[in-house]
Amino acid sequence: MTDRRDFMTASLLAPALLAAGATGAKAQMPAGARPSAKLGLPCVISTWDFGIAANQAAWAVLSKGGRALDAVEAGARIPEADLKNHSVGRAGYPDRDGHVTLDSSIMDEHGNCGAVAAIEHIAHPISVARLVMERTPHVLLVGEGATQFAVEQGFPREELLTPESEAAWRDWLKTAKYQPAANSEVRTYGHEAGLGQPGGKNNHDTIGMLALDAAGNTSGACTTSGMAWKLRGRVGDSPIIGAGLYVDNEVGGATSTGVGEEVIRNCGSFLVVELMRQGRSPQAACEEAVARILKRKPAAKELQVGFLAINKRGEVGAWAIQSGFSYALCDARKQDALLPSGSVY
Ligand code: SD4
Repeated sequence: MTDRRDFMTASLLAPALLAAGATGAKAQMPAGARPSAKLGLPCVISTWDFGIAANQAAWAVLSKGGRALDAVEAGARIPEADLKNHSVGRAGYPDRDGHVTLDSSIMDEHGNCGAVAAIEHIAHPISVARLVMERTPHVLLVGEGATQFAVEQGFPREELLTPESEAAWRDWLKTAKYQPAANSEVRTYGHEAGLGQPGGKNNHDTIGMLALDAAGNTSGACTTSGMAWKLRGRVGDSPIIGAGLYVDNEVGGATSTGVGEEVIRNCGSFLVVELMRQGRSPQAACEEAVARILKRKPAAKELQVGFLAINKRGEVGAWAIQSGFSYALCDARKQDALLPSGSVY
């Protein structure tokens, strides 16, 4: 059953919190309030403002009684195809040598999962990840082998570096300063702060999407071009099952965004799901996962990591080290809601 009051609470909080985000100010939570929401089934949530359009594509599947797995794949393909989005899929910013390399993972309600890492020349890595899951005995294919598999499966081999992304890369080459830590731009981190745009404050961002279908089954997807100007061969958390994405149909699912190295070190999404299994709310689980990162490495407070989670009841949680992380919610009542996550700093 849907809890309308919970959802309304979240919705009513949103304008004030979004206003704080828009001014670059710390997103202040009213005392005792958490930016959590409860959605009715079916529903879909995803990271960042580009999650709104992605959710709409997922909703087209869910609202017809479709499977959560089909919904998250359809949703993740939207930012992958968006030429204005420089942190996911086609037009993603390249590595420091000018190669666009993409990371994606997908997981279904049966615990099946598939992923590709550092795949090149394929515009929809999330769909390749799904075929790794469905058509091979493996979970993860990387690099050239992943591209070869995709081409064998009928995906076109394409140039993904757009003129705009190439210009941004050439601009970066003038200084070639490789400082992923600086990407978090403390207290201004967020898509709305110019993320992914040339000259923007941040140069990495990911869509993580979690859906519950009408049958109550959970699936998730995560896809990214990773950190702009990364070292060649660098792989982040997004294609690592248990780090950037984890789903357990008894519990719910979790996904992450931000500096993937910190998420991998802490098995972030698996941790969030396990904490929910032990009885924590999605919100409390996300907060604990962020706290673990900071406990192990206090210097991570200069970085950004955000977690987004949903449990089987449709309760949503989100938490990040820095303010500025937002997520999009969609169920039968609300198609385009965007909420800011709470943050430690
Ligand atoms: C990575 N987690 O490759 C991704 C990037 C990201 O917000 O999400 N940025 O580390």
